[in-house]
Amino acid sequence: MTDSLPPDRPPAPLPDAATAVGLYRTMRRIRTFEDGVYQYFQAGRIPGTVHQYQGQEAVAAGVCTHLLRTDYITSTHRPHGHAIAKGIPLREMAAELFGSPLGCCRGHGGSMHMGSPEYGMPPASAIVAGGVPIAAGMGLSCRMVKPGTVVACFFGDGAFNNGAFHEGANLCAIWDLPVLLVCENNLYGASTHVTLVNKIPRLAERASSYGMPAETVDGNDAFAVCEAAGRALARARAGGGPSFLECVTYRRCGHSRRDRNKYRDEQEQAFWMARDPLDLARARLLQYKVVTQAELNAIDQAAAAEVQSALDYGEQAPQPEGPDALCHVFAEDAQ
Ligand SMILES: Cc1ncc(C[n+]2csc(CCOP(=O)(O)OP(=O)(O)O)c2C)c(N)n1
Repeated sequence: MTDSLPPDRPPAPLPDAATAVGLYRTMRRIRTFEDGVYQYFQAGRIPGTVHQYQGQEAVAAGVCTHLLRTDYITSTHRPHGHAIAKGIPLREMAAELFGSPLGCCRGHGGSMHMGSPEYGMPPASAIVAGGVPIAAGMGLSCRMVKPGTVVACFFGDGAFNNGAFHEGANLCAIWDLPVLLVCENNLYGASTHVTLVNKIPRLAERASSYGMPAETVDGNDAFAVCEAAGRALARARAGGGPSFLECVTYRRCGHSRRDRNKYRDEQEQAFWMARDPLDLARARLLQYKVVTQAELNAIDQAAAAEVQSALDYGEQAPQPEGPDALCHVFAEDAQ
């Protein structure tokens, strides 16, 4: 099933060279981190479970390239890519995965609740669509006390039919909140194909009925996501209210690490695997002579070294002592 791709459009223009290369670098850092985490997890070195982001890198990179550290995002049970794109240091993320107090949530969140208020990312909510009402609340607070600040709210196609999405989207619309609702339509909610739970193929079409601009882009094309998100976020910053961006993409991995991924159509998988977001970006950067092959290879090598150092740091970071388990569970002054 490849019909979920947006209709053919001319390719989005490349942004300026620094932004274009930055998008590739962010995607490479995400991919390399996720591949490293996968290996550690398979070897039994990371506790709990992990939901991975390989294949969706263009969405996080394309949206977050427009965000300042003082802007906000909300995330999902699949938060690693969003956290990296928002600027959380890889070491803090790795320490979090290993449950260390040096982690970005001091080891209390783990993979599914990655975040760091310092970097404008409250710990991710693993409740499907849970981030949408939170983004509406954050958007309201931005509008009231920090005008010019924006919120990007990431969620999956599985969240789209959850009531929380609709309540949150409606509040964003009626209050003209500075929120970009980013639907990562990776074609599956766990193992359920998007066409089994939506009568019409374009989620953006339904979202527009809330009275906000809504469009669908090729979510594997970082430059297309960057262009559309840039327009929507500039409007939000200027007081123009919310938008909805449907990014059609594909996760290259199963839903969680226990998912053996047996429910996918072979043709569909082959189609999307041939459209890797990093390969697409790489080809266009070379085609337009924005960078050389050697420069791209240097970016890849730097990402590999950074990720290895982060995972080493995380694995060797101290583990919590007994009493640490009770810290940050209750408000300190309420104890
Ligand atoms: C309210 C709620 N219902 C069910 C679940 C169990 N659950 C976790 S992830 C998931 C699928 C989510 O699909 P989607 O939003 O499309 O995100 P994706 O996993 O594809 O990134 C489900 C049903 C949950 N965490 N929260």
